[in-house]
Amino acid sequence: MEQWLKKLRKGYGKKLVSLHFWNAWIVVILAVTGLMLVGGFWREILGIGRVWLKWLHIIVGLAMLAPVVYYLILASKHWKQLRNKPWQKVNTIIVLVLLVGWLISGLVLWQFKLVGPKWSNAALLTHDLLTWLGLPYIIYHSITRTKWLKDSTRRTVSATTPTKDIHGTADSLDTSGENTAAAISTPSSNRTTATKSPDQPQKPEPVYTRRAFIRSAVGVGLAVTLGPTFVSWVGRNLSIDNSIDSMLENDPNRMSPLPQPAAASSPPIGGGAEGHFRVYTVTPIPSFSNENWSFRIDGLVERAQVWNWEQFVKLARTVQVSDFHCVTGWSVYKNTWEGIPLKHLLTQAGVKPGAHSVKFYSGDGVYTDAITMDQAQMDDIMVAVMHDGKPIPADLGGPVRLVIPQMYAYKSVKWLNRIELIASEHIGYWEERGYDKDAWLTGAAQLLPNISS
Ligand SMILES: Nc1nc2c(c(=O)[nH]1)N[C@H]1C(S)=C(S)[C@@H](COP(=O)(O)O)O[C@H]1N2
Ligand SMILES: [Mo]
Repeated sequence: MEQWLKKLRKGYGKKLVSLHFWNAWIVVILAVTGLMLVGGFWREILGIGRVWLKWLHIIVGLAMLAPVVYYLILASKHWKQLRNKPWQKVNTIIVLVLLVGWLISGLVLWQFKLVGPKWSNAALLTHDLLTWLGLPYIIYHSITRTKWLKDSTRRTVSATTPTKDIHGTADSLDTSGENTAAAISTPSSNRTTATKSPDQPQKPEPVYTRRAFIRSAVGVGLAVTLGPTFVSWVGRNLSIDNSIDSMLENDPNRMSPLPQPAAASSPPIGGGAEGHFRVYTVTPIPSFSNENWSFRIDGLVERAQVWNWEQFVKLARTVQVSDFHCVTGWSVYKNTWEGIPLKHLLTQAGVKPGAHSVKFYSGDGVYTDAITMDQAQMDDIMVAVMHDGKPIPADLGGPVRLVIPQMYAYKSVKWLNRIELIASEHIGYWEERGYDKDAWLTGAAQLLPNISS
């Protein structure tokens, strides 16, 4: 063990340089893939690519453990070199906190089923926060370093392995680029040339690889990912209030009459939803009016039916309070949904014996999902028309969306406009792209919570 550690730590200056290099690449890949995963923009474009991207992000994220552990092995020696460089110490600590924080919260997000929504929520918040604080910091760090690196005489570390490390300075790694006083006192160019054989180039080679790396990686990374994500993020934040109220104000749907809330909906018996919906869609957001909207139930039913909006808003509705959980870690708690229980629609239509699954279609023409006939017996599955006493805005799937509280929200089809009973199973949009067919929430009772009318 001792021997092994000694061996690992040998020539540690060179090792730290390559460690820094590899770690930088890992962070760039994670930033690019992570920003693409979080951006609603890319949801529309990537399709199945999103699932591969997610795996790439997870695998590279796990791989980050290697440089972190490796650094910790070298840390004691590095720390001594940073004696008089408080800013580099601070920088090192910041970067370590970021990496370890991302790693742990990432692990929790990856294992969302194991840990359940509460932990996923906390992990997502941590992951996002570290990203929005850490990424600009790291970009800044890279850019200031690039400038500093242009002057090779100010480098404090050379990638060449010194023959003998007497002063303990040849191996020191300046990781901040801000504290250069110590570096200048022992010009590294002298040291570098001194330890190199005469036929080798004069300038230390890593300056070029690092510069080229940082330029291209940061440039491409920022343009490709931060670009669209940042633009849409700014866009969202400029419309200051992105609450449901403002979605409703700008609602492109033109349904009339508007549904009138039941007593239990207004004020909402749940007391009002807690949390924010992230607007997810794999298509442009569709909009509807009485002219182009209808709702049908067909397939293996005794009485297939089509409603127009005027007829549909007259159907008897019930009210329920339920939580809403996305597999990506966010939740919205205590939603007061008002709508028609799926069970009522099925009873009314009359299920034929051969029916195996209930297939749900979105008015976006692309998104579908399904549950089995058995699952469809749950009392709390709702064809929702109102949320917290107000119509559901187009952004959140209005005028009518499905709500299956005990399953992850990818089952809750937005812009629902058709229910078909089919003889076989159906693989939904995200299931076809790698999501689990089993969308049960951890600990789902798989039966009936509070329903009132
Ligand atoms: N038509 C349609 N329905 C959909 C989706 C979608 O992309 N299109 N995304 C699903 C996913 S993964 C989630 S988490 C929720 C998000 O609902 P929200 O956009 O109202 O927050 O809708 C689900 N239903
Ligand atoms: Mo989701």
